Amino acid sequence: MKNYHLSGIAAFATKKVFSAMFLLALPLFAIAQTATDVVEPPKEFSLANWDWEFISYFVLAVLLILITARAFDIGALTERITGKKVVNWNATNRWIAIIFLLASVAGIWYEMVNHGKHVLIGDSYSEHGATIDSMFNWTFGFTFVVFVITEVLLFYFMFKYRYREGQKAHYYFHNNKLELVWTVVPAIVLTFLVLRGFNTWTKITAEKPKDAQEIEVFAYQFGWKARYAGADNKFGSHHFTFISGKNPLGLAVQDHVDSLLADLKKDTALLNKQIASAGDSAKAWKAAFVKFNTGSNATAYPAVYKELKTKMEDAESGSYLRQLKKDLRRKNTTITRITTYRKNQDVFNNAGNDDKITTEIVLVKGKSYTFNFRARDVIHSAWFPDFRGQMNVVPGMATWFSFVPTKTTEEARADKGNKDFDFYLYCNKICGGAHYNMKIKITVVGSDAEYNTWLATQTPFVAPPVAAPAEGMTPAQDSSSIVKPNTVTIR
Ligand SMILES: [Cu+2]
Repeated sequence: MKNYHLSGIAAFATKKVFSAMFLLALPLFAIAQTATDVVEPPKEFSLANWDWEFISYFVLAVLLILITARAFDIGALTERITGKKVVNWNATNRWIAIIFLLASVAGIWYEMVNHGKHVLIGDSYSEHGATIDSMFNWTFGFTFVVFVITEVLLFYFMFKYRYREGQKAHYYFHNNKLELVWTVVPAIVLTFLVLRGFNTWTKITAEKPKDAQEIEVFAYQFGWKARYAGADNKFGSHHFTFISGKNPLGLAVQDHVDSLLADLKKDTALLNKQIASAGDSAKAWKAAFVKFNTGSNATAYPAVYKELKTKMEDAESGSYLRQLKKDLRRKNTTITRITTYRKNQDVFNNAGNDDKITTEIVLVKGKSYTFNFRARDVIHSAWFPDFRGQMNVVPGMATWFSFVPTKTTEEARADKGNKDFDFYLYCNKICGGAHYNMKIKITVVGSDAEYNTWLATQTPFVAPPVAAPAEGMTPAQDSSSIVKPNTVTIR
C-alpha cells in the first residue's frame, strides 16, 4: 500500500500493543489483589519503598514499544522510497488475531488453574446450597458457551475476511430470519434462567420452616451479636429506645430501662441547670481566658490557649447555649418515647431476662435455623457465603433467612484440608469505615450435647436470683460465684 502514512502506522501499532497490555494486565491485577491475605499498614513516603524492579520493567516496556513504533516508521519509509511492500499488514494482522485469541485462552486457563481458588466461593454447606450452585453453573454454562462461540467467530472472521486487493465488500442490509433467531433464542434462554432463579428464591424465602430454631442476629457499626432464647424458649421484646451501653440490643428488661430513664432524667436536670447558668459561664470563660492570656502563656501553651479561646467564643456567640438546648431536646424526646412505649405495651414480661447474647453463632448439623435480623444504625447485609445465604439487615424492618447446615466445622476443615478454616457471617453492604472487619464466627457442631455444652457457658442477660442458702450454712462470700449480668458492650 503506497498511501500508508508513517505516523498512522506508528500510532496504530502503539495502540494495539497498549490495548493488549491493558487487557492482559487487568485480570492479573485483580487476581493479585485477591491473592494478598495480609493487610499491611500504610508506609511512610520514601523512595526506598518503591518497587524499583517493577518500575524498571515498566520503563523497559515503554522503551520497547517506542522502538517497535520506530521500526514500523522505518519500514514504511522504505516502502515509500523503494515502492515495494516491506510488510503485508493484512496478512500479518490475521495471524496476530489468531495468536491473540490463543494467548488469551491460555492465559485464562493458567489463571483459573493457579489462582482460581482465590476467586471461587468453594463448596456449599447448606441443604438449599446445591440448588443455588446448580443455578450458578447453568448460568455460567450458557453464557460461557455463547462467549466462546462469539469470541472465536470474531477472531476467525477477522482472519477469514481480511482485506484483499481487488475484493469488494458485500453490502448486507437486513435479514428478518437472522433478527428473529438472535432475539428469540436469547429470550428463551433468559426466561429459563430468570424463572428458575425466581422459583428457587421463592422456595427458599417463602415462609419460615415451622421446625426451625430461631436465632436473632443483630447488626451494628461495626459488628454482629447473636441472641438465643433462654430456657423458656421465648425471646424477650425489644425496642430501639431501650438501647444503652449496658443493654446493646435494647431488650425490654425492667431494671435496665428504669436505670436508663433515671440516667436520662439526671442528664436533663444537669442540662437545665447548665442552660440556666449559661450567662454566668460565658462570663467565667471570658475571665479565665483573660487571666490565662498574659505574658507568654499563649505561645508557651498553645493548646490551652486555643481551648479557652474556643470556649469563650462559643459562650459569647450563643453556640454553647444552642448545643445545650439541642442536647436537652434530644434527651427529652428519648424520655417521651420510652415512657410512651412502656405505657402502651405489655413488654416487660421477663421473657428476655434469660436470653443469651453471644459473640459467636453455634448451630447443630442437619437442624433447621431461622435467623431474624435487626440493625441498630444503617443498612447492613448478612452474608453466609458457605451456606449460600444473603439478606439485607435494615433498621426498623424485620428480615430473616433460613437454612440447614449439612456439615460440621470439623468436616468442612477435613474437606478443605485446612485445619484453621471457620465459617463466618459477613456484612456484605458497605456500611461505613470498618465495614471490612464486620464478621461473626459460625461453628457447626455434630450433636445437641455439644451445642448444649456451649450454650451453658453463655451467661443470661439478667443474672438469675441467687438461691437462699440452706439453714445452718453461711452464704457464699466469694464474689466470683455470683453470676454477673451479661454486659456485652458495643465498641
Ligand atoms: Cu455492615
